[in-house]
Amino acid sequence: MHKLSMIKENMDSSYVKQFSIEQLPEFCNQIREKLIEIVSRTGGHIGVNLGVVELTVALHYTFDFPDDSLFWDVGHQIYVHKMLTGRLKKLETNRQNEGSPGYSFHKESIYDKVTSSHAGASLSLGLGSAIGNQILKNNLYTISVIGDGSLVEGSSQEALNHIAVENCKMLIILNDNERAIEENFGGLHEYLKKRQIGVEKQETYFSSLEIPYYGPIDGHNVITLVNELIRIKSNLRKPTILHIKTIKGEGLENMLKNSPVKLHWNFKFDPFTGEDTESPRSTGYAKFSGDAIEKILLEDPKAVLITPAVQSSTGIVNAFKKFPDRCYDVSLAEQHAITLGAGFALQGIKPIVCYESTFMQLVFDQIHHDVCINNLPVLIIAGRSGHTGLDHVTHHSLHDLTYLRCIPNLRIIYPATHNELTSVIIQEFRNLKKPTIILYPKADILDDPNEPFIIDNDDLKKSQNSTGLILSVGTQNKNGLEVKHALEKQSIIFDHIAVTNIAPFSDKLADFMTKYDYIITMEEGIITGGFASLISENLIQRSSYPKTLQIGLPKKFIEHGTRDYIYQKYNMDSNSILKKIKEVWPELGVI
Ligand SMILES: Cc1ncc(C[n+]2csc(CCOP(=O)(O)OP(=O)(O)O)c2C)c(N)n1
Repeated sequence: MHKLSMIKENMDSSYVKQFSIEQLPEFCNQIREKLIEIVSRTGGHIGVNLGVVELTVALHYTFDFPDDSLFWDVGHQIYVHKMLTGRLKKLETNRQNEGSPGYSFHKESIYDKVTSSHAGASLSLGLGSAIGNQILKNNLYTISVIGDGSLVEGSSQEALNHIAVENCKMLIILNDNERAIEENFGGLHEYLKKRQIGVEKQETYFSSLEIPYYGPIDGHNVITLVNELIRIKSNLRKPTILHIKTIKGEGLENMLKNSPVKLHWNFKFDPFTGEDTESPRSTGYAKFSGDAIEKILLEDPKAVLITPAVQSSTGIVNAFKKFPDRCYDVSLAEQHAITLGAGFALQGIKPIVCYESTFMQLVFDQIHHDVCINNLPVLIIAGRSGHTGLDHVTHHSLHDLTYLRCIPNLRIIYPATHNELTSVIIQEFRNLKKPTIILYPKADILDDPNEPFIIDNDDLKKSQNSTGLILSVGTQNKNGLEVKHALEKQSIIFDHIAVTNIAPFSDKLADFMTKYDYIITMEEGIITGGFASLISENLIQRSSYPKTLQIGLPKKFIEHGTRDYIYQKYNMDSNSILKKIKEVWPELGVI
């Protein structure tokens, strides 16, 4: 018999409330099916969202959003919430140019209080909102949903310290699936693992702070969830924790269980077999970084590897498997990760710390204060520097050069190709004497260029009749070469250099730049304070200052989109650059 569809295009909180509590399990089944159907076509955080189907329905059933406030930590588990807040159709455009980002996005809906994707904010946001309601005498509720991984964040622990002494209407849902992306790690993880449903084990962690605690309960039993939420809501006077146990990938876990990453995030997939129907166009740079790191760990018994919960995106899953005794995935603890490295370095141990660049933004002071002031030999490798394509506006790492290159003692290297990335990592590690950071992009690796880049380490020669010089960095190197060739076709000769040494910047290159009348800088980052500024600072200290054109991103929050889309939108593709040259330097005669 054909099931009656309970799913409607414009569902909102009030729609969910029409059902009797007995109807909710069937509603959840249908939501789960719809979720799988949509995300199999779009790709995205399928496993994470399958884990919160019942929770999301129960929250919308019990509370009155958007008057009540709901904060999802990270914001990657928000697909069902999108479905229940009038965005079913929008979810179909997940991860597309001009489509819906796969995260919480305040511009998309009043139900999303904030735009987010970095872990560790939901408790502080929730507390601020709840105390705010108290000050304004609003009889409203605030709910923060946080995973067991994100609870490890320093900021979450800072918030708990404060939450313990407030008396406001805040409910914290601890969504415990025992995983960050990989299995979660550390004392808190071991503690939560011992607290299983039905196991008699007294709660002490939160209770010791006198934060009321309930649970753990089954996060996939929607009726239990609703009853518990109604009970807590009716008597909520102090920030309170409800601990729920959920399973990442619930409903598809058999298909996804062979891969922690697939349980977290998936390309497009076959909804029946779970097989990927989309794959990345190339391995990406992370694999080359990971291979180099494995070689180092094999070669040097004093080498250790650290990461804050981003093994897969930084290409080091195999290194962790092969060298478990010298690899530390410290969970979502970005600040600890780098300072742990500093501690190792003090002992003569040689640390490599791998970050996803966007999350390294949390660590400015640790890099500055703990590593660089002490001038410690720590090798940081940060992947996904620059624009991260279809990831959310919050995920791009467009300020790397701006905030890193002002730190004294820090060497910064941005290798020009994937092969160079491997050799630079190995070489820098062997000669490690100072804080050093190596950046690489989230991009398809360059096909072996027919023509190797001239890099700043090479013997630099000005070509005959050249008037201009193109200086590029990272993903813009290929584009730089394209612009050079396009100009060449019009008999306008520009040389091109792929700059790899950001700090210290080569004096030889700085002197060499002054031989030209025109300089074009190209970067996939926000121009302010970045690569263009670096070149200008070096030029201004010299006697002649060529005319300069700066290609890069404006100082604004840049949306998600494929690299081609973003380059065209922000006039960073080679055609737009030629147009710009024609406009600003008409004397060159570009047609
Ligand atoms: C500050 C920060 N570090 C790392 C990440 C990458 N990341 C996204 S989700 C995730 C796992 C989070 O685990 P948990 O909080 O338990 O939520 P779950 O995915 O299990 O629902 C990680 C490491 C991030 N988004 N933010």
